[in-house]
Amino acid sequence: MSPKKVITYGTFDLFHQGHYNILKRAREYGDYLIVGVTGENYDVGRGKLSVHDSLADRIENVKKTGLADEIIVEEYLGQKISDIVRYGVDTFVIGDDWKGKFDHLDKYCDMVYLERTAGISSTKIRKETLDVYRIGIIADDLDDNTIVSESKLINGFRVTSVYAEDEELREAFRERYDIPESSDSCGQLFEQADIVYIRCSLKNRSRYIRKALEAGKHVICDPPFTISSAEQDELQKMAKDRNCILMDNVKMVHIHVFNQLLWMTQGGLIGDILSFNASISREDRTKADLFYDLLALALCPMIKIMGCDYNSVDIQTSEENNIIEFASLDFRYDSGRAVINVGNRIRTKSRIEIVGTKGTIRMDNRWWKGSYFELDNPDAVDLEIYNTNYQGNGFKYLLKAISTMLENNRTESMGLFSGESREIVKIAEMTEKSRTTGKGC
Ligand code: C2G
Repeated sequence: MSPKKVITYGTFDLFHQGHYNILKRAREYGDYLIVGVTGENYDVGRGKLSVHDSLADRIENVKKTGLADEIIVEEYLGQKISDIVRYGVDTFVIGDDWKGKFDHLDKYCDMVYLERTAGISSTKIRKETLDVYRIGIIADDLDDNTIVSESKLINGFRVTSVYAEDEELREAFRERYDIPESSDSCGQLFEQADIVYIRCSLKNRSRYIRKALEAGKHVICDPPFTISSAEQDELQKMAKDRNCILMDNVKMVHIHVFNQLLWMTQGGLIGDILSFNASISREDRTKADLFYDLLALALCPMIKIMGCDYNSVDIQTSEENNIIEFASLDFRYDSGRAVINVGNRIRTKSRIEIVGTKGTIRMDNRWWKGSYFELDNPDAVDLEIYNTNYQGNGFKYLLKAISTMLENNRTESMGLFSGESREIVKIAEMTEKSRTTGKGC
């Protein structure tokens, strides 16, 4: 008679008694136990970013119990069905925190939900044993850019306090996002924070960055920090001297699919790049400096993909009441050309198109979210779609990147390098100059 096969799945992070118990009890349902351990991509894909142990460690811990006859890696949504069929599984066992969620599998095998071991979980261990970094927010309007909700999705971060010069705003902000405290001064905020998120308009950014760095705090700030290269250099030097992180709040570079995009463009998979085109537009008349925020966002993928070594740039701006409403920046590289169109109040379709000798890549709609791109390869019949599905605006991926940097005592971001961040400021500075002198560069 063939052995009765049982399968169970889990992340098995920070392996604990609850995990051991379920494996032991699952084994009692048959003669052969298969354990599926979640792969890292799968966990990231399902928004589970707080996993602490590596896949290799988690597999090793399951192995050490001596209860598993076979260990497999769960790599994608829906794999459970293929596994049941492929391994000829008789019984599927899982904890009752999943009760009802896997009922549809009873078409393929017996479904058993077992009672969870009370009082223990990976989340609880993470909370009790791992470092928690406190985030303080400095704001000058009521929008938190979702950092409060997204920080709850990553272990090791807690928003503790908010400071705004305007007392009314400070209290409204605290209440709206349910932040434990508000601070009367920057100094007080710094006492309650390890990381400071500066969520301010351009005119206030560099002043607060300076203060936070002087207090030895790590800083996240929306780019550009300033539109003066000299000031940017100063800020970066201050951060370096104090061993502090100074991170641009650009989420797309921390998202899985953006790495795929870089890999394709830099690894020659679409051939030589002939043209890079990015457009962005937004209409928010309440924000005076929005133009430079949009410009920085659009420059980011250009700098990552085309690099900083352009030979020349021609800048055209059109403005009304001293506010840039539209700008077109035309960069000449040795190998090709990049055009950035930014509409502030004037609408343009937001999209990126990268034309290579062997294919074209497109990102549409809210491309800065970095959730998908399509590859149009002339030799293939169908478009290829690359995507990372996630909820929210991606702040959690940026926080995850910071958490890795802090763990490894690294201050240089692998998302946007400091030289790239500097280049963005330099281009913003040139745009400002060309506008005041009326000349391109
Ligand atoms: N478990 C338990 N008692 C606990 C904690 C966990 O019985 N106190 C069980 C869970 O119910 C699950 C297994 O241990 O059956 C693994 O738990 P996790 O590592 O938390 O796995 P999870 O992320 O829930 O993934 O495809 C993945 C699976 O669907 C489950």
